[in-house]
Amino acid sequence: TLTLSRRLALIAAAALAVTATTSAQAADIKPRLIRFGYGLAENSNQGRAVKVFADEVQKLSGGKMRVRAIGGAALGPDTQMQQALIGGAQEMMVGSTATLVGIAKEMALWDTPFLVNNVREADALLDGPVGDKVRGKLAEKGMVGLAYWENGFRNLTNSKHAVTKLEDLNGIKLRVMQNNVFLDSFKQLGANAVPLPYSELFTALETNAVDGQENPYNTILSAKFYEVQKYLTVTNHVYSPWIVTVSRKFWDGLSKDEQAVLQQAAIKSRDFERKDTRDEAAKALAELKTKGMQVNELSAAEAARMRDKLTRVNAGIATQVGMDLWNETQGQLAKLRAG
Ligand code: TF8
Repeated sequence: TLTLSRRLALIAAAALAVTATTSAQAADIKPRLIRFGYGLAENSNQGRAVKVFADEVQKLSGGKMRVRAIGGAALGPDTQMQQALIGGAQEMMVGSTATLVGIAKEMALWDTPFLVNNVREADALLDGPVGDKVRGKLAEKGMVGLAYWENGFRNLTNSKHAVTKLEDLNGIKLRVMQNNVFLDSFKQLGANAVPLPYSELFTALETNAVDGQENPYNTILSAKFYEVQKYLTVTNHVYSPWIVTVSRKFWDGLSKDEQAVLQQAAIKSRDFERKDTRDEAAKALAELKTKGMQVNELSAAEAARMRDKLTRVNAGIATQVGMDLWNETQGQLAKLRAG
């Protein structure tokens, strides 16, 4: 028998085909208001892509479906918005998969240190059967996952001193995302890991409640972390996706055509977002240097030591997400690397 999530995926696929051949006028589309929340600033890769999503929904629905984009965590941090989606008080959001681990444990797969080596592998994994399976786990929890966007490869910043070797992390109070994989990973490295919502991060850094954090270059730039963080260490320790989600309560009340509009717009904005993020990331490091950040790469030996410590959490992640999913992931990666 088909699982609920698989059925939803099939319905979404069928709906896509319908809209492709039907004009917005003829389609079964009613006036809808969609409150779409996100955590980063309007002027960020996340904000730009949400705008593309909103415009696309408007276009595909002939102006009937309207997206009200609400950024800067004005609707609350990721975890609060997730609960609002589950309860039906908010229609959509985009946020980190890391904050969904408490809702669907399989999401922890994306927190595996050094899981993918490059964005080609990331895209193939996220947009393939493994990504679909993980995304599908949300359906029985009250959310529908439409597409993965790129947050990116994460790098370490702090206000204390340059991190050139593992021991430099000892005693650094490091903000981590709110789940056990991130907590365990950075404890392994010897840091004093403190879980905090993203919405509290800038203030925590500014007031020295924490010394450091880790995020992709894009966010270090758009969130102006360079104003309160002097040192950046190129670690690329994990690739983080974002995920676009819909309230299941809202989704179930939509017609097939309306669902197709949202699904198509999520894919279109995903493609825009990945390109935009990669273009920005390619230039961001140079810009962060001109903003005054002191950037260092790790020696091969130190990078290997960190990698070794970080990947000690892998066995725990495999157990958490299930060995079948873990093995399927490793199998797909092996195939990608061979081809
Ligand atoms: C983090 C993430 C953020 C997301 C975002 C607010 O550090 O990297 O990008 O949570 O949705 O929390």
